[in-house]
Amino acid sequence: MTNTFKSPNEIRAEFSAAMSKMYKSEVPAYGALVDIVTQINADVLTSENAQKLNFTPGEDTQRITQERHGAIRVGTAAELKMLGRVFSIMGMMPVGYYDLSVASVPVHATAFRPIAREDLAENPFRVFTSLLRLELIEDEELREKARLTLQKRRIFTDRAVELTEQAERDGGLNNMDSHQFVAEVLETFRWHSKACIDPETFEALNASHRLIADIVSFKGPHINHLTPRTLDIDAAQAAMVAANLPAKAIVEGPPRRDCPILLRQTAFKALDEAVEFPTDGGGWATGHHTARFGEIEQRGAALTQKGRELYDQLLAEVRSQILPAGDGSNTEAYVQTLQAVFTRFPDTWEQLHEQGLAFFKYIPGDNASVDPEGSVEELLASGAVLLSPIIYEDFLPVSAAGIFQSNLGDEARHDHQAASSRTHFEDALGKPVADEFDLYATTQSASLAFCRDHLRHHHKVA
Ligand code: OOG
Ligand code: NI
Repeated sequence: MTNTFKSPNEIRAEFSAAMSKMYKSEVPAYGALVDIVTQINADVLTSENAQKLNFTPGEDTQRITQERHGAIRVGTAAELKMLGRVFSIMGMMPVGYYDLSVASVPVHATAFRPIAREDLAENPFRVFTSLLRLELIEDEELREKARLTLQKRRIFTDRAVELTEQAERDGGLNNMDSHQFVAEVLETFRWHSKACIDPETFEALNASHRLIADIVSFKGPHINHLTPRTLDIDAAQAAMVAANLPAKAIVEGPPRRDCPILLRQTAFKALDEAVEFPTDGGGWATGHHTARFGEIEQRGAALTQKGRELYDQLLAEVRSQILPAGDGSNTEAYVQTLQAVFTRFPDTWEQLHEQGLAFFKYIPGDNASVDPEGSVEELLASGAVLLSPIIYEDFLPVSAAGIFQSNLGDEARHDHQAASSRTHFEDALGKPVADEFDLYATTQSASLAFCRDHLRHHHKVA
């Protein structure tokens, strides 16, 4: 009898649900956030605005209720490599390279996520995963201490490692093993209120960079936030404030538009949590740490290289005029500047398509009396083909830096200028990271080929 394996999509969906359940019990405000977003999404989907979003029917809307991303930070190449193997069993592949040193954060990162549209539609769970760049700790003694601390810890249970090896060997996991795999892997992301370093070392690491202390001081890479996807982030932000959640002052990313692009994000600030630190005398000393928060995001169309360059250029222009203050004192002025500068970014789907600024999925329309080999413009003009924006599935380094910063406090802006290295990251991971632009371009061209094929079969001479 052949073994029947659970599909990676099913394992990922189960893992994502288990993670969400754990985080709700660890950080109750996250549960409140999920409720807010669920309500707002239901409202948007039954309103006229749903039409404007131009979603691909079935593909884009089904997944929304279960859609979220998480973020973790690991300390060593070995930890990253093992995570890559674990995520691969859940159908999550490394996509994109993010250099956070440009924002004075001493990590570089990738996003583990499903790649194919069908897999994203089934469950789009993704995890933004950062690797500490230990070499950015300036004090040599402290760096060595951090290195030794990280070297000693084991972030995966023995059973998680066994099941990973088994899945790799056999090509999958059966029903029972997959449940156990999910439960064992979840342990890696659990919060530990007992630190594994003494209070003095914690303070020294904190002084070097708050994020370094967060990564090095604990037994594992606790999930530091989970982010449900909202269809109206301004409404969600207002609801967060109304619910007394400590919302971040500004929404990161592009301004509110008719045609949403890329990613807009906001968060509630990290909770101040009591932590027990082991002391020399064998006792425990109570201290504090802020690590875990909640975030929401609104996703829009993926941009082409050209679109992304325009976005980056406009955002840089905004930021050269005004930097959002952490305390919210200039929020209104910031939003005004953002809106004003971004009027130069076209805001109809047709313009975004014509000017090659965003990626689209082509969908067969009603008119089949058109030459299947005609130009894209002809196919669109005749209604033989319709446009649906391809949702951006990735992240934005400047926004990510803003999220990091909001939880570290403005005072934590250090100057880590060391050059990043994608190659170093891929060496640590043990495999290359996919290029997100290639993935979107492939989806777009495959959808056009599908439409032409469809027309060839249904072509009627008028
Ligand atoms: C990751 C921050 C990046 C996002 O949504 O851009 C991120 C972190 O704080 O570890 O999750
Ligand atoms: Ni996030």
